[in-house]
Amino acid sequence: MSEQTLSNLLKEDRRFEPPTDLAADANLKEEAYARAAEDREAFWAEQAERLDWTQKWDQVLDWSNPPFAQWYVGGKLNAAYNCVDRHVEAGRGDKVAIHWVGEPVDDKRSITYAELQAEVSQAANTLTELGVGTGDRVAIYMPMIPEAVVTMLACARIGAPHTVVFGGFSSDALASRLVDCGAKVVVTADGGYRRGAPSALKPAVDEARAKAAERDGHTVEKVLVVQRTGGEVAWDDDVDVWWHESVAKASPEHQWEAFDAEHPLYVMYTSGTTGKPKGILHTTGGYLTGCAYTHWAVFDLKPETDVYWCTADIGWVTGHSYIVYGPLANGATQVLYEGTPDAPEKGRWWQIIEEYGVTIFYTAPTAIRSFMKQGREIPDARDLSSLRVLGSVGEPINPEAYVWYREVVGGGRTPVVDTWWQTETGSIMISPLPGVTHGKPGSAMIPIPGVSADVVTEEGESVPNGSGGYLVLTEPWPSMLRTIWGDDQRYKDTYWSRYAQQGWYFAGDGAKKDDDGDLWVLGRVDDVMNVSGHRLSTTEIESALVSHPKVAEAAVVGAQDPDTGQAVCAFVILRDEFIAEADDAGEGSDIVEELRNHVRKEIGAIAKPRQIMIVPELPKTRSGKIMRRLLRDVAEHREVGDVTTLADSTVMDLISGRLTSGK
Ligand code: 6R9
Repeated sequence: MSEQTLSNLLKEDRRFEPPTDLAADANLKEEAYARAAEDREAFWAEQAERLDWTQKWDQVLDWSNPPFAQWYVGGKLNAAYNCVDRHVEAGRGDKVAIHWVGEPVDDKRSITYAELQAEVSQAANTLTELGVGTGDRVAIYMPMIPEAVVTMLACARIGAPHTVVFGGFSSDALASRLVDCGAKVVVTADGGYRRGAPSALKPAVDEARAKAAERDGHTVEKVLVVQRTGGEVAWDDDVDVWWHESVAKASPEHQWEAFDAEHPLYVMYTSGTTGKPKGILHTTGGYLTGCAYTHWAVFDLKPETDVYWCTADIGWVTGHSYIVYGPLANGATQVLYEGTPDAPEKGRWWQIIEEYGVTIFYTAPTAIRSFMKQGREIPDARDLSSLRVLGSVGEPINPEAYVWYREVVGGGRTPVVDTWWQTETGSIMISPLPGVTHGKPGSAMIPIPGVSADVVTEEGESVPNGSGGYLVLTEPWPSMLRTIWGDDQRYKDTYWSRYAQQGWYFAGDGAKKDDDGDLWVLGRVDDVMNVSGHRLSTTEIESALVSHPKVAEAAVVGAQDPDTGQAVCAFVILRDEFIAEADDAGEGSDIVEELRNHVRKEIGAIAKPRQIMIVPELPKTRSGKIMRRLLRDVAEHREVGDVTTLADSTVMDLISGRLTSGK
């Protein structure tokens, strides 16, 4: 990392102390850090006590065969019982588990824990009837409707690992996942709603099933279909089963059984930068412990009074850990929203927060930046005073976005917890604790109690404060992935070979320690550019661009350059009021020059982009991550690669169109 780069990030000197009332009543206090460090296993045993076990473990951690961990060895439990039934048994059956908000306005439904218990039991009975046994895999390809959560829990209840495939993925992506995990049954819906219009899902399942059979000889035996939109669907009587004709008529009584702590809970596919997606395997006891503990500690959850809302899709890990397993294990009341933030109106999210009195809100920086772009009048029009803790996840949050989030959404009162973790880590690893840690815009601060992380050099030396390097996790943790489904070797190679000697987990992220020793996650290592021998972080240049008043959002890539190795290329979305100005001027206009000079001023001449392209949209995955690989293709004048994981695959046409028209 160049000195210049670091000093720019280190100049962030805004600090926000925890609110006194929150600090006084915080779930986790400062002492937890020392306690966890002193005896990690005892600390994690204490966290596992949050769950109900039918048989207690004999050993907290077995790490005798690294990197294959076993947690809570010998323990037995049922994840669905822990998320649902035990709350009913404790007399909280009438408590709302899920305030479901459909995309069509007024299509809403609140579900109590007792109702959830009945529905999960019915779905478990139906899955069993369809031939799903313990250990069989069930794929879930659904919109954000309560049945999606019900199905995940029903799978957990019968010990059938689920694999949720995001509903925006293509039939090809679905087919490869069905084959890779050998799914026996698929649960889907006829369709879902997106921006006011029904959009079909079942046809993609039919196609994927055919492709899996033709290409790989894999048979999906049954497809269970929820009727959501009422649209026409092709039907195969031998395979397809309606939810309302099966689940809805099944018995609401179901006797769960306890599974081993290491019984597979789910497989979640995550894209590597290239190549075949990796099926990340999570197991039961450790994963659920990690979710329950972090959801309680990091959001300071008070289950009796809080209304929690995580805006993620259940098709990615945040939806698994922080919509399904964490909040439900903790008996929380939460909002589940089907739609997009801006349909039918730009202020839909703020309206929902006002209507349900949401107190804890968890979303992604990309969403925050798009709200900044629309202007503060929209959230200002709603009463957001119920909010008390705000969370961010998915990518580094630029300091400007952090401050906007805190000030505009949080009314200047709410701590912002910037939570770093991955599909592989299962639950939050690095984050402030809202009642303990002061906030520092842009920094995820330090590992939470129980987690050990470091920033190290290529050789594995811990870097001093003020320097950058690679982020590693130096001790195993309960919710860690156990392997890549069907590929132990790839698991070892991807995560454990880089620092094999030390036995550390390599996260694939670049990070730095500031002068206080707090951590700044800079993004994937493959997002680190090397310009004339200087290491530059894409995030940092993006943050510099976003700090310019005319810029709404920016993505930076390093493109091959004959002179400098790589050169900085930026793609910029302007704030609405400046778009006309740029359109009139075309490329090479004053605005582009102004932005290049702005980056030079903020970071230094080395970071000044070779090229800035003003674009209408950026290519993003559904989890909000910018697909820089595609932008690199554009910057290097190559044909644009695989776009199947984009949330909106037309975006690349928009960008390419803009470039060829010279604007
Ligand atoms: C939960 C999730 C993991 C990657 C991770 C990193 C980036 C996530 C971040 C963050 C900076 C944060 N990331 N949270 N970077 N600050 N608070 O997003 O999982 O989809 O597997 O992505 O996301 O690069 O390595 P996943």
